Order: sequence, then structure tokens, then C-alpha cells
Amino acid sequence: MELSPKQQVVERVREAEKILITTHKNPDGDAIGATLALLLFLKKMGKKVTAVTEDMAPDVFNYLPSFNEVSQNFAGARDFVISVDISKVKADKIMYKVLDDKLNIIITPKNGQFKDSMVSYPAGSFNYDLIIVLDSPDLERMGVIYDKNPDVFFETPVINIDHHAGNDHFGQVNLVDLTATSTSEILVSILEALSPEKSPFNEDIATCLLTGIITDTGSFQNANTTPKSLTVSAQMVAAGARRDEIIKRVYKTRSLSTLRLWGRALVNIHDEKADGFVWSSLSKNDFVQVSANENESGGVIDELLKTVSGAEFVLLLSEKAGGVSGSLRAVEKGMDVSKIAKIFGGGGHAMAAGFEINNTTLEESSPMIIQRIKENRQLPNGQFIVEEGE
Ligand SMILES: [Mn+2]
Repeated sequence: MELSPKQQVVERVREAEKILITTHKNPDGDAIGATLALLLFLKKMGKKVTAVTEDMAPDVFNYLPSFNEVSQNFAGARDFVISVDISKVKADKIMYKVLDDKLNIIITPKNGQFKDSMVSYPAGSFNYDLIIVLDSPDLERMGVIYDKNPDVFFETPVINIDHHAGNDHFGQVNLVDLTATSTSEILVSILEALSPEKSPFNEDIATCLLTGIITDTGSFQNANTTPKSLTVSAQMVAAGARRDEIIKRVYKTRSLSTLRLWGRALVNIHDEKADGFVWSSLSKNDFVQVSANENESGGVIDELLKTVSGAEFVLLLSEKAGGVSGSLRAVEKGMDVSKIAKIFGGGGHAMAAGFEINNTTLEESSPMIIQRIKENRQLPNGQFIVEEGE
């Protein structure tokens, strides 16, 4: 009988000794929570584990145990091998010395003399016998981790654990569960299967996994919240997950610069309710004036604009280094904001979508963007009929 993906994951993890864990770039709460939970658990199992990501997860997640153990440096993937032919000249002694910034390997011959031509540099073996990719619909989503080391991913078995509908099954084993709210939720049952005798969860691991479930369900407010996600969360709380700390750090702690940025976004609100929406914008100057960085605008749409009454959807335009990005959220069920994102060549889901327009300024592009949304809006029954973006 063929093994289920979950059984295959369990077998491969049991057999592996050196495991690499990675996830998508710009890691969110689920990506970093799942990565750290697996890192902590596999170490407990006695495995040699490395976790790498293209960039650090946002600072709000630095309460997570071992947060700083996730490396942004993926240079040590392959051993460097210096091979010396000893068929004619035998080696008597080998030693090495580090002098300034040089590593000198000294080989004393037993007979004769070593020559340049006896030295070669064969490709070393990879340091990992298994790669586990978390929360990532495809390999490209890992950014430089994959771009700069594609051979590592081709020559090492890959386990792909994810919950995104668009996952392209890039692994040798693919555990893609579209009914799960988060990768962290999927990991709960995998860790249980890997540790059938004794609970795999301690307070730290449970805190990491609960962080993933809470952030991917918008603290159980999003429509994707399932009975299973609540059951699993209860199980994590019972295992000692620090729920208070998660809520306080992720939802109740804001830097002054973030609050000031929100203030600017609130002042900039435009009412287009006659056309079914409300929008706001943040210019480069807004970010500079309050000393906020680009990723601090995240809460503006989900925590402020989306709460507006009487609109079908909301839009936030942010001016960034390369141009202007638009974030869309449906307020009313039945509204599909991915259709609006498509007008501008973007995409997403019915409830959340986005687009980017390069080489433009907010001043230049915003009247055009609002105008085109309204034009597409002028249709019977309020439905968007969208011509594909240019
Ligand atoms: Mn996720």
C-alpha cells in the first residue's frame, strides 16, 4: 500500500540527520512560527537542523523562542573539498594553520614532493540530506535562498508543507492541505505523528504554532477560521502556549511611528461610497515625516480601513521605492477584489488582493487608478466586468 504524504514525511524525517528548513521571503507569523516550531522540535529529536530565510521576520515576532537562530546567510550549503592525489607521493602528516585571514593546509610528504597537478577541487557533497519548505506555494517564493542555490534544491529531497491553493507541488513529498488555516496547523499533526509516545509540544513549540494559527486567521476573525483550527488552538493553549504574549505582542503593541503613520492614513481617507468604496493613501513624504518604514503600513488596511461601514471594499495606495502599490480588501461578502486588482495587472483572492504600478508617483497615478475603478464600476448589478490589465 502506498504511504500517505504524512506517513512519507514522518519516514523521511526519521531517516534524515541533517535537515534544512526554509520558508517564503518576507516571512509572516505563520511562516516564522512554523519554521521555529519545527526547528525546536527537530533539535529535540537530536537532528542537526538549520533554518534559513531570505530576510528576517518582522520584529514584532522577536518574542518567539530562537527567533535569532533563523539565519539569512546560506553560504554553508556545500562542503569545499580539496583533493590530493597520493598515488605517487604519500602523505606523512597533515595539519592546518590559520594565519591572518588565510587557512593553510600543510601536508608533509613521506617521499618525493607534491605538485600543483596532484591537487583538484571536486564538488563537495551538500550538508543536508533533507530540505523542508514551509508555507511556500513554489520554490521561487523563497527568493535568494532558491535563486542562488537551485542545485541544492534539485539534488536534495524536498518536503513541501503548505496550505495555499496555488501550490505547485514542487517537492518529492507534498503535504498540501487546502482545508488547513495555516502551515502551523498542519505541523501539529505531523509533530504528533513523529512523537507518538510522548507529547511533542512544550511551551515554546506550542507558542510558535499558536502564533501561526492566530496570525493566519486574523486572530480567528477571518472567514477561513475552521472548527479544527479552534480545536488545535485549544490543544496548543493546553500545552502551555503563551497566548497572552502573542496577542499583546502581535496585536496590542504599536510603535509611535506606526501610530503616527496610521494618523496620516486616517487624515487622507477619501469617501467614494457612491461607487461602493473608501480609499486612502500614504506618500513617500508621509513615511519620511513620521520616520516609518514601508512595511509599517500593513495594519492600515486590515485594522483601520477595513472596519468602515457602508462600503463594499477599501483601497490603500502606498508610494514605495519603485512605484505605487495598491492593497484591496473586501468589506462585504460577495465582493471579489481580485477583479479590481486585475485591472492593474495584479491579483489575489476575493477578500484580499493587490497590485503594483512601477515607475510612477502617487500624485501621478492615483487620479487614474480611482477613475478606472469607477469606470469599471458603472455596470448593471454592481458587478465588475474587467478587461485584463495592460
Ligand atoms: Mn500561511
